[in-house]
Amino acid sequence: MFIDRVKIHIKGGSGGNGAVSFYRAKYITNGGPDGGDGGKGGDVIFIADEGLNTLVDFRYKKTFSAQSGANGSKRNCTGADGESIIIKVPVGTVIREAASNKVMADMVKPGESKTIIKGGKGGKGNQHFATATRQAPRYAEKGRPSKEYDVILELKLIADVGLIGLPNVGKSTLLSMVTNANPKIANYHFTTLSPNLGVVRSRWGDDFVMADIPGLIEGASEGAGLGHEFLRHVERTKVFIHVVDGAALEGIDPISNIKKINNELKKYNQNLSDRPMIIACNKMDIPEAAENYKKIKAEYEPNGVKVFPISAAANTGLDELLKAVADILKDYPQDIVFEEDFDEFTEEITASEPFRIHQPYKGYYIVEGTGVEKMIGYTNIDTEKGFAFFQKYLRDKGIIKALEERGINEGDTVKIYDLEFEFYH
Ligand SMILES: Nc1nc2c(ncn2[C@@H]2O[C@H](COP(=O)(O)OP(=O)(O)OP(=O)(O)O)[C@@H](O)[C@H]2O)c(=O)[nH]1
Ligand SMILES: [Mg+2]
Repeated sequence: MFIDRVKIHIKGGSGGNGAVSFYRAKYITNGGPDGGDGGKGGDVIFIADEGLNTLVDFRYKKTFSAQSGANGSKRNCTGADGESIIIKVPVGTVIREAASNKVMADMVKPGESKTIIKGGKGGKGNQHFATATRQAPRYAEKGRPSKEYDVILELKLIADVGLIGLPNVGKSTLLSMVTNANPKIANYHFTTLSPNLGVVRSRWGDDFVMADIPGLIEGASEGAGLGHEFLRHVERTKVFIHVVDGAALEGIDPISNIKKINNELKKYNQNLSDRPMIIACNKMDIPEAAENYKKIKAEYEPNGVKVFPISAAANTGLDELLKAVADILKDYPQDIVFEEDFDEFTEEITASEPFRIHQPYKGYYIVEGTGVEKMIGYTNIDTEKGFAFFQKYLRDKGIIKALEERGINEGDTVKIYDLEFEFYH
């Protein structure tokens, strides 16, 4: 079964907690802190696998979680890192975050891997919190949580040329004549039920890949027929060959048919109607086709759209058509890739991050939270300006107020990750 769009849930592993523990041995009392660090949580990694052609594997399995890091333990034992989860997808899969519909990655290179979620950091064990005056810290950091998202996986085939047109006009016949592909061909509508790809061995430049999709009908962009489901597979194609039944065997004026299909393309995605298009007036072996060919040419060539008379079945006119395609492709050497616009980093900073305050001892306060941690990473606190900026951040986020509510006094110590300072108003 051809499945090319699924929604799944992915979750990174959280970090393990740091341990609170003190060295113990015979004859030794009051041993120093020896609580180990928690392990790092596993990542969520996607790999573009050339062996896959559809997203059918995701039909039943919808949740993918990486392992959490193990907690630290006594005797400075660091917890094991959680195992990452690797999710294989077909080449050409676009990964979007479901809520924002933003692109997290476009898996276009065979074998490429992308880390979409990083596992949470492990917490530090109490051994890191000893100071000259506090030799028995009863505090250890918690492991950091990771992230989880609903994501949409959407397969968009990688092809240079897309064959579009109504059902039964000869798209698959054309593909079978000019490429190595062997699509099903028959005299009824919707013979093709899933896209077919073939490689054209070009005599006019680089080889190129051609995609044949199921026939489009009026209303396709709103879901009529099968076309809607498959239009996503021509979103990367650089050129369209619009195949028309020149013999109008089904009795409908070919020009109005062309307009209908163009309209559906435009409604599906405005960008598609700006792509270069060539019209292939097919079935020229049937005498009635000559008249229609003339009409189509008169209508479209003045607008710069080339019209080629062909017979896919009798193999006439195909070279001229392919050469014209090859010439256009020379101007489009780059593949069409969907830009990543999901920016986890900015989202985190702008969201009002919750923070936590611990008070392991009197006069000693620990502030934690992803927002403050990032802020420290940003700011050079050693400079006066940097420190002032950081103080303002603490004030604006309500952290100073929260410390005051906890009863902080002047001269007490505040520890924020690697930074430790005395509190003054
Ligand atoms: N006379 C003639 N018949 C053709 C030609 N090309 C295709 N046909 C016939 O037209 C019918 C439809 O051909 P297909 O290639 O299956 O058409 P399609 O556009 O892929 O159709 P769908 O997959 O249903 O959208 C078949 O009976 C073909 O044999 C041609 O050049 N001349
Ligand atoms: Mg077909």
